[in-house]
Amino acid sequence: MTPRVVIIGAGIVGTNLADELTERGWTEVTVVDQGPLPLTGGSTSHAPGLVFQTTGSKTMTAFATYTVEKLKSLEVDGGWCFNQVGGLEVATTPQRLADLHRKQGWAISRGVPAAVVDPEECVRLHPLLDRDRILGGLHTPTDGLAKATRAVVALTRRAESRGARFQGNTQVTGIARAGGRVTGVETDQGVIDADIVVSCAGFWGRELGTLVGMRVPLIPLAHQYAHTSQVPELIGRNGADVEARLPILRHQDADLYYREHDDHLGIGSYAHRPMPVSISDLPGTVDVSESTQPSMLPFTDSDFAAQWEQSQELLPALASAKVETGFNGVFSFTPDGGPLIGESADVAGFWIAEAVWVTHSSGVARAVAQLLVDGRSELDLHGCDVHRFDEVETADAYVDETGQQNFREVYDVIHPLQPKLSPRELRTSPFHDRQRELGALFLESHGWERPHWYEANSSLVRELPAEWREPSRDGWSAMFHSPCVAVEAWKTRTAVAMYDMTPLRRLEVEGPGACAFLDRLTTGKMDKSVGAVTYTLMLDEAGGVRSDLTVARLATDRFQVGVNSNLDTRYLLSELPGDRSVSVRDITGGTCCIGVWGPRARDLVQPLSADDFSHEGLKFFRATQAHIAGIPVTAMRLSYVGELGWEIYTSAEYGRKLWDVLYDAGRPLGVVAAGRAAFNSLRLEKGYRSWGADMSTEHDPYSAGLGFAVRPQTKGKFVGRAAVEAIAPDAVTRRLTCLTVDDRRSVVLGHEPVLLDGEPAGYVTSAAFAHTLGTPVAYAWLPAGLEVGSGVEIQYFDRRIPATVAAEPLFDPEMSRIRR
Ligand code: FAD
Ligand code: THG
Repeated sequence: MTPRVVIIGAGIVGTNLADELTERGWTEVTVVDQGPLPLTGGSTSHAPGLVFQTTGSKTMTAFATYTVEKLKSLEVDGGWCFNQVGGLEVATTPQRLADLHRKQGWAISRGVPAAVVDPEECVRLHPLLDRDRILGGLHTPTDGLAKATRAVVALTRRAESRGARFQGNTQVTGIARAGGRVTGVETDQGVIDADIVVSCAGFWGRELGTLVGMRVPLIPLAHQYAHTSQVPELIGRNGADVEARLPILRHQDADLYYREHDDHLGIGSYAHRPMPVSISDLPGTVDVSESTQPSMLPFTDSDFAAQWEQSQELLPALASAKVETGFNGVFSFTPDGGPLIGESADVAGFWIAEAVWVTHSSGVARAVAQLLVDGRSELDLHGCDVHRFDEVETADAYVDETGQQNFREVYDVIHPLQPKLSPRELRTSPFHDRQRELGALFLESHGWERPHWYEANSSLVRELPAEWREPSRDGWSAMFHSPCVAVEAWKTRTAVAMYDMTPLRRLEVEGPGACAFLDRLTTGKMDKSVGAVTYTLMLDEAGGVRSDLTVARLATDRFQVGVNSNLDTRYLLSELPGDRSVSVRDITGGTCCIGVWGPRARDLVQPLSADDFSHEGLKFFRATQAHIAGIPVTAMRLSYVGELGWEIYTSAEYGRKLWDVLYDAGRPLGVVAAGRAAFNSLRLEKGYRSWGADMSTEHDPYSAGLGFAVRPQTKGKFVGRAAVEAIAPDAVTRRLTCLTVDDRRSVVLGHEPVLLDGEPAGYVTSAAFAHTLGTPVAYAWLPAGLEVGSGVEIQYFDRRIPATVAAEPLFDPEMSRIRR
């Protein structure tokens, strides 16, 4: 017997999930929907179904590519579910054209064919375009139209043929549970028993989450979709069954997109003001039809006036047409634009798969089915996991504001470093005022303000020795950059610098079972002496890298664990033994941390303390409780930038004093405050990986160059042990590979494709200008077996930048900087 699964919602996500589960032999599946079947009245019931596969996220592209393949294989009574007309995104500004080149790079590095084409080719592909208004376009031949309402029928039939049941006109009103687990769903038609419930309720997700006390960070927004009257140029081309032959079209400089509906055009607009929707204001689900749906609000003409003019300019054939009908359709937005996948932290067996476009629906459903059936997904889900957000990011006010901001920015050209505009200053470290005084440029992460560099260091730019001066950058890589970064790197390597490490999440893991608990979940030996710090990995059962951590044993039964994201916190909490022998507490907010690093770090710290900060007194990767200028601190001797020094932690109330004491004492030694830009550059020189960017659950430790942290010989059972023991470290097929840029000046930023013999062979994960070495550096996933010295090319916009495989780490492989 397989588990009984109830899926809430028979839209494109719920039906895809029923299909994926039943395909895997989980046939005890019931899909319920408050609306009638198959046209339920949800977002799927009106979706125009444009599928543009390429975004900045590799996982989202993979979801979309799978949706295309799957829907192409489906039909209903001879009618298509996917019409592969191709996709065309046109540029009317130079910035957009450049961005399309960037996007073309994302596409080809993920196996999606795409080409930037000239205006003539755009017009050949889409003859309604005005040649004189466009500078070029991105053509993706495998994009196209999903017939979502028909796919729902095809998926329903197939799932039913394997035993799934579908029940419309059934509203879920509660989630039955016992002992912290779901036992069924309560509906207006009675209770349906279940071992697992998956809410695929689309923009109703927040309401469904409330039924189990789960915060689902999405906001329903309305979005305009208009139908034109007949367009003379389209008459007789398509027919009602084919619907479209021209590529789907995006005019992102005006926040607009287009598709054919036989001889009419459909126009979607993100150009209007955000229109938040309250569920209680929506029409009901009683009389659902093509034109009456709870997800459809009346078209507001005035919001479309300018967009109609812009459409007529881009597509002159519309001159003789008019807007015939339209609606304001409702769907979900989230704080970062990603979907929401995962299980409730409090009610086991309650899962969600929401804020998902038609474009990604089959891919998301496959991932959820894999999570449920196999316990893991083949794709990295960290950007999709509902638990990627910190608590503050799930507050209604935060979600409403950031969701609306994402609506505005849907088609904007966004620099990878561009911080959100609001809300800001939500989380500030105790050093914030000092950082402002030093002219910090703050970027934002999970609500934290993080200095990227300090304008105060500009006075030192002219003191930079010639070999530390950075070549000038192109406009894109120069954004959010400053010559101060070179100063901060230089001072870290030659004097001493202070880094605010407060936003780095830390957990206190405590109790008689703490050591065994951590030992079971990590790859390293945890039962070391008090004061030991261990760099270690958490793996999943298949040996994929869940995270990399530092674990400091501060007392026999108390550990401080430095983690990467809220996903780590969630995972540790979810694995706690039932006997209460261990507790896990996030202590980030009540504490703060300064990284004091550089060859003069000891000269700065030792005179301020009676405790022993000598090499022998506090060795590399050891921690101690100490006092600095009378302030109680925990000092850990480790350094992500690869220099002598310590992470110095204290509780928040002492933070500013600690900063002042260190900064003042450091003056004669040339101390600077240094930010994330230098930090990132220096850690890449040292070869230190950043989880989520460089590696994820898609990668095993050996491929990622982290085999040294896997120590099965020192311990017993741990999660992932069998899987990693089955890997021959020298036989991996791909490797995280260090590259240096041959011209020593062309900086790339990450996510660029890497070409081998002119063909896409991988992609850049992280990159920076390596100030110590005077060359840009990049890490990239590439075929294993590339010799050091092999030549590759990094595609940066429309350029190919020659680069060379380098031995790593580039800086201080002997660790002479740190161990002294
Ligand atoms: P839905 O289709 O909304 O399904 C959720 C279901 O849950 C509904 O049927 C609802 O009745 C049911 N439900 C909710 N609460 C309950 C309850 N308490 N009990 C029982 N059942 C319940 N995406 C694209 O990829 N390409 C596009 O071109 C595109 N264009 C769009 C244009 C417009 C105008 C809009 C508004 C959206 C567009 N989207 C597009 C987005 C896309 O439509 C949605 O993201 C997608 O359809 C969501 O599918 P779903 O299955 O998650 O949600
Ligand atoms: N500080 C603390 N915790 C952290 C990080 C941190 N946790 C998350 C993340 N950053 C972990 N990443 C690293 C990566 C490398 C190192 C430390 C944290 C590091 N590595 C040595 C090396 O590879 O040479 C360790 C070698 C060893 O195992 O002894 O220092 O920044 N607190």
